[in-house]
Amino acid sequence: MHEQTTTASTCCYCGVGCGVLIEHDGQRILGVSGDPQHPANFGKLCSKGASLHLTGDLEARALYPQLRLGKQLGRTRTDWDNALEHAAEVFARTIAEHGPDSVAFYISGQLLSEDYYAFNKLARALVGTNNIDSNSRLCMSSAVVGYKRSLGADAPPCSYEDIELADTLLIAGSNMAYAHPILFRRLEAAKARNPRMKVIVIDPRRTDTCELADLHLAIQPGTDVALLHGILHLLLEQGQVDHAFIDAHTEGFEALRALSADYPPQRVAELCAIKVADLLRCAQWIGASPRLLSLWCMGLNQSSAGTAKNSALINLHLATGQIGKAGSGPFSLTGQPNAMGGRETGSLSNLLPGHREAGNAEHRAEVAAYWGVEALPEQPGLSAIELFEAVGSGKVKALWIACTNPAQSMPDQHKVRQALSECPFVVVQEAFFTSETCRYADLLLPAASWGEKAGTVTNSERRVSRVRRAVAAPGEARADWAIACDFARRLETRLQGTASGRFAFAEPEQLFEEYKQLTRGRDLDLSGLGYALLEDRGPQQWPFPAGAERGTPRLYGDGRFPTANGRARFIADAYRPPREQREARYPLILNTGRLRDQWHGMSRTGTAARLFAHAEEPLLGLNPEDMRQRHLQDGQLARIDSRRGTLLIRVQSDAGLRPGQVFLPMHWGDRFLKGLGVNALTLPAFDPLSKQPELKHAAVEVQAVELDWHFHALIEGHVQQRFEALRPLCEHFAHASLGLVGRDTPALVIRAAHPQAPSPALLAQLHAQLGLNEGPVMRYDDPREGDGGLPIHKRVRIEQGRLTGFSLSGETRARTWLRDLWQAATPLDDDGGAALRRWLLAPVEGPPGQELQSAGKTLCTCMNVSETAIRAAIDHGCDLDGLKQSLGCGTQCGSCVPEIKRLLAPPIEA
Ligand SMILES: Nc1nc2c(c(=O)[nH]1)N[C@H]1C(S)=C(S)[C@@H](COP(=O)(O)OP(=O)(O)OC[C@H]3O[C@@H](n4cnc5c(=O)[nH]c(N)nc54)[C@H](O)[C@@H]3O)O[C@H]1N2
Ligand SMILES: Nc1nc2c(c(=O)[nH]1)N[C@H]1C(S)=C(S)[C@@H](COP(=O)(O)OP(=O)(O)OC[C@H]3O[C@@H](n4cnc5c(=O)[nH]c(N)nc54)[C@H](O)[C@@H]3O)O[C@H]1N2
Ligand code: SF4
Ligand SMILES: [Mo]
Repeated sequence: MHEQTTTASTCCYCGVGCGVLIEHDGQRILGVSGDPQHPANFGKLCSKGASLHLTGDLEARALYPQLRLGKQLGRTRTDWDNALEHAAEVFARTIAEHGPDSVAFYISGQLLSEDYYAFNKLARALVGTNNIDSNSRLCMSSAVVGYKRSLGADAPPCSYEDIELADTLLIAGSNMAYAHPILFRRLEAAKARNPRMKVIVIDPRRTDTCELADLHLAIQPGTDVALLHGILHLLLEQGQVDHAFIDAHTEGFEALRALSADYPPQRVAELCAIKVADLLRCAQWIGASPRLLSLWCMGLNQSSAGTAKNSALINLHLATGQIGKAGSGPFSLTGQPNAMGGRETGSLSNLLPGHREAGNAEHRAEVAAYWGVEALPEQPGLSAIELFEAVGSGKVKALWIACTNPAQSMPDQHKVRQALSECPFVVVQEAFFTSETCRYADLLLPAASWGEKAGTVTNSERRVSRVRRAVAAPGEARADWAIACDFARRLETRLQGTASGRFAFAEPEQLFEEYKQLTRGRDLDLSGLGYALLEDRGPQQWPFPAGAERGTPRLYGDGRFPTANGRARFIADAYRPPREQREARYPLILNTGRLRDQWHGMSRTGTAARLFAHAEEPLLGLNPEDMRQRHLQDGQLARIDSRRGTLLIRVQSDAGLRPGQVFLPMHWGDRFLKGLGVNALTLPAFDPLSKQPELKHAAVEVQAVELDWHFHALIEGHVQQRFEALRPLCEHFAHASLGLVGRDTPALVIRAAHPQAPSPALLAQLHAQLGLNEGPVMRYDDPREGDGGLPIHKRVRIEQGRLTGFSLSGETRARTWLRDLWQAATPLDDDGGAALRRWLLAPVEGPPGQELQSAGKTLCTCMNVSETAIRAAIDHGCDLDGLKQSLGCGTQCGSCVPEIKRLLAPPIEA
C-alpha cells in the first residue's frame, strides 16, 4: 500500500504558469487541483490543467532507448549506456570530420530552465557551436526582439495583477479565452467588478476572447502595423501623447512622428478594412485612458513583420507614458510554460545565458570564463527555419531534437520531413513515442515528463516557480537535464580524452545554482533565488538579486531603461504586407491557431478522450459566403491547397470569419489526420530580425471533393494499442481521421473516405484491428456491385447487452444514432432493446420516430454538458445563472463561459 499524498508543482501547458497540486500515491498520479497559494491562479485551473491526470496514457509513452543502425531498419531496444555511447561516437566523429557546426540541437520552451542550461552549455562550451535553437523561434522570438529594440532588454515589464488594475485593455492577436484561460478568468472578474473598464480586441477573427470586447477590430490579417501607426497618428492629432515622458525617457520620436503622418484614418481604415469610426473610438479610448495595458501573442509574433508589430505596439505605450505604472504597460503573453526560461538561459541561437548575445565578444568572454573554456564559438548559429534548411542541404549531419515535434509544428512540412529523413543521424528525446518526429529518430531517448521531473520554470510575468516530482518516470525514462549531461560527459571524453567535471551535475538544483550566477548583475538577476527560498516563500518574480527581500512586480517605474543611455527607443518601421498575397489560384488567406482543449501536436492531450469532446475532429472554418460560393455544406469534405501542399478535411461555416479568410486549428498532425497536417500548407518566410516564421498567413484555395466511399467506426477500449495498429491502414484512403470519444470509458473513432471501396482484404484488416471480425458481432454484407452502388458492410459489437463498437462501410447514415447508443450505454437485451436491435444494421439515421439525441459538442468539459442541452435550456428561458444552476455548466473551471455567453447573445453580423 502506498500512502496518498499531494505534491505542489506547476502546470505543464501554457505560459500562465498555474500552480497545481498533484494527488498521487508515489506511483501513479490520481488527481490534480489548483494550488490556492499560487499567485498565478489562486487555486483555479482551466479545462486542460484540470484534466492533466487523465492524460499521458502509459501506452503512448516512450519507455526505453531505441536505436537503429540503418535508415531502412527498424529501431530496436537498447540500454542507456549503449545508446549514449553510440550518440557520442557519431557526434564526435561528425565534429571531427566536418567541424562543430555540422551538428545542431533543436530544443523547446517546454523544457525546464535546468534542462535548457545543460543543453546550452553542451552546445556552446563543449561542442563549440551556436547551432542551438528552440521552438520559441516559432513563438516568442518577435517579442524578444521587440522588447530589446524598444526597451533595451527582453523583459515583459508587467504583472498579472495589472490586468485587474487597468482601465483599458488592448488585446492584440491573442485568443486568451482559449490560450491563456486563467488570465482570461481574471480579466472577466476584473471587468465584472469595474464595468467602466474598456476591452479592445484586435483579431481578424471573432474569437471567444471577443465576448469581453467593447470593441472588436476585425482587421485584415497582417495589417497591425498600419493600425497601430494609425492610432498614434490620431493620438498626436488629439494631443493625447505624453510629451513630458517622451522628452525625459525616450529617443527617436521625431522619426516616428514623421512616419505616422503616412497613416491618416481613411488610409488605415482601408488597409485594415475597418470602419473609420471604430478606429477613432479605439484611439479615443486609448488616449483618454489613465491606465493602458496591452496583451499580445501569436497574432503579432508569428508574422514576417512580427518585430515591427511588437515595436509599433510598444511605441504606443512610450508615446503615452503608459509603462512602469500599476495597470499599464506592454505585456506579451508567453505561450509555453517555460518560454521565458529559454530566453533567460540563452536558448535561441543568437543568445547566451543571462540575456546575453552570442554575437557580442564581451558577452562570449564572460560566459567562457565562467564555464572555464578558452572561448565560445563566434560563428552565428542557425535559427529554426535555417537550421532545418541546413539539415536538408546536408550541412548539418547530426541533429538532436528534445521536447518538440518539428515534423508537426514547423512550416512547410514537405521540406522539413525531407530534411529529417535524409539527415544521417537524428536523435529524438521524447516523452511520447507517438509524436510525428519520432518516426525519423535513429536514436529515440525516453524522457521523463510532467509530474516526474524537477526544476524551475518562469511564467509570463517573470515569476519563477518550482516544478516538482510526484512519481517516478515510467520504464527507463530519464529527466532531460540528466540525459543531456550524461551525453555531454561521454562526448567530452571522446573529444578531449577526459571528462572535465563541467557536466558533473547530480541534481537539478546544482544546475540552477550554477546558472543563476550568470544572471548576477544583469537585468534579470536571479542570484537571490534558490530552491530553498522558493520552497519557503513560494514563486518569485525576477529581478531578485542576492540579498533582496522580494521579487519585482513591475519594471521601469523610474523611467530608466536598460539601454546605453537609459532611454527607451521609438521604432519607426513602415507597414509591410504579409509575404504571400491572395491571387487568382489562391484567393483565400489561411489563418491557424489554437483550440481550447488541445495542446499543440496532441501527444499528451490526444490521450484523453474527454479533451476531444469540445472539438472532435479538425474542421476548416470558412465564412458562410465563401462556403456558398464553393457549394460547400457543413461537415462536407474539401480539399485545401497552398503552393506547398494539400490537405483533405471537413469544412464548417463560421460567421466569425470574414469573407476571404479561413481558419484551421494547428493541432492535428499526420497522426490524427491523414496528410502532413496544417503545416503542409504554411510557408517558411520569416521576419528579418526575429526569424520567426509567418504561421498565420498563407494563400490557399478550398474546393469540394466528392468521395463515394465512406467509413465510420467506433470501438471501446485499448485505444492506444488500436490507434497504433489502425493508423498505418489509414494511408490507403484519400481522407482519414482518428480521435477519441467518451468520458469514463474511452473509445477510438475512425473516419475515412475514398473514391472507391477498399479491397475485401483491406476491409478485413480494418475489421480485425477494430475487433469486429469475430465474437459477439452482428454483421451485414451487401455486395451490390454492378448497379453503381458500393458494397455495404456493417458490424455491430454487443457485449453484456450493450453496444461496444461498430463500423459502417459504404453507407454510414446510422453513425450518430449508434454513437448515442454507445454513449448512453442503452441496454439492448431487454424488450425495448430488442426493438432497437432490428434497426442497428438498417440504412436509416435511426429507428422511425426516434428523435436523435446526439449531444453534439461538449461545451462544459468539467460537468459534461453539451451544446444541445445548453441550447435547449436557453430556449426554455435560462440565462447564464439559470444555466449554471440547472445544468452545472460553467461552474468549475469556467473555460466554457465565453462560448455559453455567445449562445445566449449571438453577435449581430454586419
Ligand atoms: N489551448 C491551448 N492553449 C495554448 C496552447 C495550445 O496549444 N492550446 N499553446 C500555447 C502556446 S505555445 C502559445 S504560443 C499560445 C498562443 O496563444 P494565442 O496567440 O492567443 O493563440 P493563437 O490561436 O495561435 O493565435 C491568436 C490569434 O491571432 C489571430 N491572428 C491571426 N493573424 C493575425 C493578425 O495578422 N493580426 C492579429 N492582430 N491577430 C491575428 C488569430 O485569429 C488568433 O485568434 O497559446 C498557449 N496556450
Ligand atoms: N500552423 C501553425 N504552426 C505552429 C503554430 C501555429 O500557431 N500555427 N504555433 C507554433 C508555436 S507558438 C509553438 S510553441 C510550436 C509548438 O510545437 P511543438 O514544440 O512541436 O509542440 P508540442 O506538441 O508541444 O511538442 C512538444 C513535444 O515534447 C514532448 N514532451 C512533453 N513533455 C516532455 C518532456 O518533459 N521532455 C521531453 N523530452 N519531451 C516532452 C511531447 O510529447 C511533444 O511531442 O508550434 C508552432 N507551430
Ligand atoms: S491556464 Fe490552464 S493550461 Fe495554462 S497554466 Fe493554467 S491550468 Fe495550465
Ligand atoms: Mo508557442
